[in-house]
Amino acid sequence: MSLHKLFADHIATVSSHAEKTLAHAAELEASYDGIVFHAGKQDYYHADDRAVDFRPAAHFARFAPIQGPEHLLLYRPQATPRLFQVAPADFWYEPPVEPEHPYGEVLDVVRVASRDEAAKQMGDLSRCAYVGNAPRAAAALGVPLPHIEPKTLMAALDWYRGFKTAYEVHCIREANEQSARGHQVVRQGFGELLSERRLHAGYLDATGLLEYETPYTNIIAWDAQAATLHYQSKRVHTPDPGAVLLIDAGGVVHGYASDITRTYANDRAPTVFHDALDRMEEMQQELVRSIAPGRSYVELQTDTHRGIAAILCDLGILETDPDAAMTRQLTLPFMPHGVGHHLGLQVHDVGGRQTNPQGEQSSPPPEHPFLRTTRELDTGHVVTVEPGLYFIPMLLEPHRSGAEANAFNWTLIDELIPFGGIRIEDDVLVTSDGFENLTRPFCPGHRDT
Ligand SMILES: [Mn+2]
Repeated sequence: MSLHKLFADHIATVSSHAEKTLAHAAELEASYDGIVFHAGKQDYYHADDRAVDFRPAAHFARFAPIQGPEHLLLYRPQATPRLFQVAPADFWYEPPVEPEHPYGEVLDVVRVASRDEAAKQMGDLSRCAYVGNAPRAAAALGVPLPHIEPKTLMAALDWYRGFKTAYEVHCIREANEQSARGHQVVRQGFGELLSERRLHAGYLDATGLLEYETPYTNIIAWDAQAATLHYQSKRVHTPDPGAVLLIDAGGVVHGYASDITRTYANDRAPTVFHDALDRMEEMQQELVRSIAPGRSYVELQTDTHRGIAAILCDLGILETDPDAAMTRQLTLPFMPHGVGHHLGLQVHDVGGRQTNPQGEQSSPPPEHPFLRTTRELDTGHVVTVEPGLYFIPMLLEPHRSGAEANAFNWTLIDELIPFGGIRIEDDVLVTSDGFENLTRPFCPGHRDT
């Protein structure tokens, strides 16, 4: 299907989501005639003329794949969404480069030089809601204060973002293909023991992304650094020992992200680490195969810990049986994060803890406070599946003298701490009859080529 057709169908669906959103708001909150989506205002560093890297607000970006601040999208029921594309006359900076994308043939596009010029053409917005990061801009447009990001309206918008259109799945798939090129180059660089910084540069080169364009800060961590979950530094020196590499890096196509993690180990890593890596790969693929509509993400988290308990006991890292390890919560220090999250325009996409479009929430179980998704999976959702197993000194330390100290094999754990940890992550589409792994066709596992 052509991108034009995909995008036209996408806008039809997104418009119906906006219409349902207005209906929910009318029922529970207030009636609005339409919604003004703002790309957002540009921020600057304090007392500086240097701009902070700008990313359009995701609710805006769902309608229009254009870069840069200040654009406005006016949605009114039964009308073609109207995009006011702002391109200021400027000889210091180039206006945002036009994407190769047929949005201009699907949306009603009005090109203006400023937000004020757009405001003049937008007419009376006093009965519209505003979605964006600039309340003052909303006021200047004539939107009343209580209409700025009303709670029910935002909850419904977040909820419907969970259901990806065919166009959105297409973009996420392409973002996977793009980032897989970077992962392949980094995997080669792993064999050559390149520094984190050189691996990062190779990743950007292979994907064609500028640093500020990546959907999140690349995590490229040698050895013990892999145990810092969002390790953001990139060391310049040759790794020592240079045994394990964890890379968590994504791509972005028309605003939609991919989020992929791989862990590699060479013969400098101990056998038990290789065994753990192979077992984690098996488990991760098993978890992916369990994805289907109706699957509880909280259960996916529990199943992950059950799998980790078995691995830790089988490898002798825990000296107890898996059932006891679960009851005594001994896996928690080895995997202190959620097994994944919704993925889309935001890497950690919105609505993951909602139980309905009205905005009711379901909290994660107390032992898994960082689980971002408690929502029951449904057809069209895209989630990551990313179990991890780490040797994090800060989390293990209290157990050395705690009541459960004897259940841990401290000799083995101390041998493993220099090798950081393992995480394996794919992006998975929930289909009507199960799942589609959007990552594996492009990015193989650590044992495959
Ligand atoms: Mn992730």
